[in-house]
Amino acid sequence: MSLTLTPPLSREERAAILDAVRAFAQHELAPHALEWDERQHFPKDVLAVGGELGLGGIYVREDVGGSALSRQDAAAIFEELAMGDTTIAAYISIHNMVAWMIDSYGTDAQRQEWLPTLVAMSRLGAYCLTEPGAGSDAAAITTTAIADGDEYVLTGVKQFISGAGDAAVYVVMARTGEPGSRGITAFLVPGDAAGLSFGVNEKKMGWKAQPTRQVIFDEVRVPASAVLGEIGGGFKLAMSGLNGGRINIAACSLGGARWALDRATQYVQERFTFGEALAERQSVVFALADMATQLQAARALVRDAARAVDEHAEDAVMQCAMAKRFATDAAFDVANQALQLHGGYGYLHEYGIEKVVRDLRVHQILEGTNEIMRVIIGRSVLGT
Ligand code: FAD
Ligand code: 2MC
Repeated sequence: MSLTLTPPLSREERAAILDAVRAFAQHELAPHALEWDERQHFPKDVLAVGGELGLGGIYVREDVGGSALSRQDAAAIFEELAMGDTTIAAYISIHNMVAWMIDSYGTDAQRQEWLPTLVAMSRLGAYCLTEPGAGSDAAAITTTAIADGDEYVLTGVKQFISGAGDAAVYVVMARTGEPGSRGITAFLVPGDAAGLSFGVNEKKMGWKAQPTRQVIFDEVRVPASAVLGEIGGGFKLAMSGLNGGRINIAACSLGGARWALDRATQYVQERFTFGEALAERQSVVFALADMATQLQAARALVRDAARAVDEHAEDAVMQCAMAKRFATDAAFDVANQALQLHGGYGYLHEYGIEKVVRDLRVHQILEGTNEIMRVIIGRSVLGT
């Protein structure tokens, strides 16, 4: 089935969508996740299958093929996808962030040029903010876009870009004006632009089934029509994309951790030590109880943050930061605890738990580190 239904969804419609996503995750992702991880294989063909289901534009408008669902629905979808493969779910979340930015800030021409194929995931998107010298301090980026007649010339390097080399369109934040956040503009750069090149596929601890590369701009010329949004508005545009991105990464963490908790719950009933199933030990039962409670608390924060974005709540930025910080920390701890409950077997690749732990670790770092989430929350608490 396709995800396209007009929101707000009835309880039955939402359940049907989640069933379809669960089936996709279980049949198209889960059976291959370990092999893709081992081979560092990015399954673009499977992403296109997800595109047919509507996963490429979950909250993109319907006139360009989007599913037009809410952020709350999207969070539930990303949790289900991550039960199949955290890495692929997380890439789909970045792709959706890019599609949403084009849908929300793009001109009619930009929307028509990019969104139908992005929604179908026959073409992929990438988000280029981080640079070698500017990660957490994103307003310090130095990639420049210099106006030259009715073109802009981009020069600089973006670091750690997910999907780079495989994506067809890059949302690139570059400096067009003064230092700081107000001198930044966003551009849509096609993957085949002259002067654009990519670094090696980084060897990473996790997220191995999706590429991470530098994106290098050597006097890349784009027409003025490639500007996304307003001149000087690129930083806010980048941040508004990340608000939803942070919810989605948090939801991916929930899915990965829920999968690991399910495995641990089964394992402790099957594994006998000292003549008893592990599940007979109160310390083990308490561990499972705490893991389930942590995930439920995290899910509630993610749901509230998603609702805040849906309703354009005043404190949405802070709620997204809280949800991202809490859920990615809690989910990592739960997955790591699930590994511990498996003893030595948890450390083996074939059990799948160590992959989830490796994958979830980076969710505490990217889309704003969890220290930066505390900076955002702290500023809000202090009103500074
Ligand atoms: P730094 O900013 O150098 O931080 C180093 C440490 O200092 C961190 O622990 C940080 O929390 C801490 N720190 C920094 N400032 C403060 C402060 N003020 N107070 C307290 N602590 C502080 N970026 C993109 O733009 N697009 C992508 O697609 C993308 N994908 C990624 C995929 C992967 C696998 C990885 C690893 C990264 C990706 N990133 C991407 C980049 C990611 O967002 C950055 O790595 C992250 O924002 C942190 O920046 P940094 O690595 O430069 O660390
Ligand atoms: N949503 C909307 N607007 C925001 C915003 C947000 N989340 N964060 C900041 N802004 C606005 C803010 O209101 C201000 O507007 P104005 O100029 O009208 O006053 C402007 O942006 C500048 O904000 P700050 O003054 O707060 O900027 P500052 O330089 O102090 O730092 C900080 C802001 C640290 C929160 C920001 O740099 C940040 O989020 N850093 C982390 C970077 C990050 O998340 N990178 C992720 C890369 S993508 C990735 O990892 C992937 C895997 C895809």
